[in-house]
Amino acid sequence: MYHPPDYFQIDELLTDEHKLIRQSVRQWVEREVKPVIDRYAQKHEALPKDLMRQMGQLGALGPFIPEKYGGAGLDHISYGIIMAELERGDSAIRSSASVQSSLVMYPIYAFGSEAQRKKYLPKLASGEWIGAYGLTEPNHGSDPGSMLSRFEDKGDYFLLNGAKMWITNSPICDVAVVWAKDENGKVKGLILERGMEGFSTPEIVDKWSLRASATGEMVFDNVKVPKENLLPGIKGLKGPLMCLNSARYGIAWGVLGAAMECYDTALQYSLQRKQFGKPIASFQLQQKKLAEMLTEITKAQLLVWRLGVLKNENKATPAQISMAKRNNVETALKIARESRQMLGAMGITGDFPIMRHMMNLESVITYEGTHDIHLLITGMDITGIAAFD
Ligand code: TGC
Ligand code: FAD
Repeated sequence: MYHPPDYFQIDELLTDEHKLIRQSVRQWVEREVKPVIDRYAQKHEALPKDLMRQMGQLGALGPFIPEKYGGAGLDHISYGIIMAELERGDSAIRSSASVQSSLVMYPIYAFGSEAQRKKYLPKLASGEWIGAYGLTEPNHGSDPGSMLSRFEDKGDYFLLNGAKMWITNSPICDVAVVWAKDENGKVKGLILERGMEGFSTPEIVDKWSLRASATGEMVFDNVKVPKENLLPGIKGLKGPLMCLNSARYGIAWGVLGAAMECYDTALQYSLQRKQFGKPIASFQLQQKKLAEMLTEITKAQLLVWRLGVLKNENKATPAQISMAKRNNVETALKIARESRQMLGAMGITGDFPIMRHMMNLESVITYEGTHDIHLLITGMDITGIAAFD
């Protein structure tokens, strides 16, 4: 069984329940994801839907949602641990779990009516239904407040028009939380279901990143949305941004899984691979890489552990989450690049997971707010001046 680096004994800060959750998700990833992931990624094919049901059985979908709605009722550190174990397998499987948990179940739980919670949450928690989240548009990515998708009140229903772009799981989704403006220009959330007339989800093909994940568009061509599908508890851009806080938090943890997998692969390889009659791990330049990787992993682990404590106490700020997402994704990407070099030519093959993680992380550093945007959020928090407007 794999043992991740724990240089500063952070395990001592975890509960027995946290460790049990980690073990069960880790075993599942070893058994169900790792043996097949390279094949799906090489073929550019989305992972089978059945894995969502299996994640549902594990309690990995909406882990922080109360049990009465089908969730696991766990704390936020548990959610983070689950994301890290999933992303050790692949960012695609973590993406599915984070979209389902933070971007679909969270808004339905936090802003939905009781009827909406009862209708959607149990089926999303079990993985029977797959969710997607539509915020980004073809011409509005970092600036979602300028979105063009609109709905009009037609008396018996809302009429929705517009389009979303780069949407994880849209081609395979059963349910979608979609953000659009009402006649007064206020951003509101609507729940769409597959089969609604005028709602289509074409797939985006030929990606070099997240190849085992289905990414697509959402097109709304005069979709008649029942009035009971409006999320009643929120209006304004802060609604979709509150969902992003939860997902970005999960990513800050998740990418550590990819980073640790790359580090561990490079460490094992360097101990076995001999050049000039010695293991390459005996050369100072390779030790420098390993030592710096472990230092950065340790710093990132401490950052998310503290963030998890703050989140459990409902004290984590959006700016703290931005800092952690930005730092940890960059850390993971640098570690993937360094560890790939340590494997020489073998590093570019599918025999090892590093190149796949490296390419995935190029998406992760862009989605849920780009690296630049998170820096500007920190800048605004320090100075009180928004540099992005
Ligand atoms: P701004 O005027 O600053 O804010 C509008 C309102 O929102 C409030 N707010 C927040 N509330 C909660 N959490 C946050 N993180 C918040 N950030 C801002 C703010 O207080 C204000 O409230 P009020 O009451 O005054 O109206 O908005 P802005 O238009 O200037 O934009 C700010 C900016 C650039 C930081 C923001 O729009 C942003 O974060 N842009 C990045 C977009 C992004 O992250 N998109 C992600 C799409 S989803 C995705 O990528 C899923 S990938 C899934 C996967 O596969 O894992
Ligand atoms: P742009 O906003 O056009 O940015 C282009 C460049 O300009 C970036 O480098 C950016 O940092 C920079 N830039 C922009 N504004 C500023 C500024 N003010 N100051 C300085 N630099 C700036 N979205 C969803 O809604 N749901 C999903 O499920 C989803 N899944 C995704 C899955 C994948 C695989 C990918 C790649 C993206 C996904 N996204 C999703 C979209 C993602 O959130 C956006 O790509 C991201 O927010 C950036 O938007 P953009 O691509 O339009 O880039």
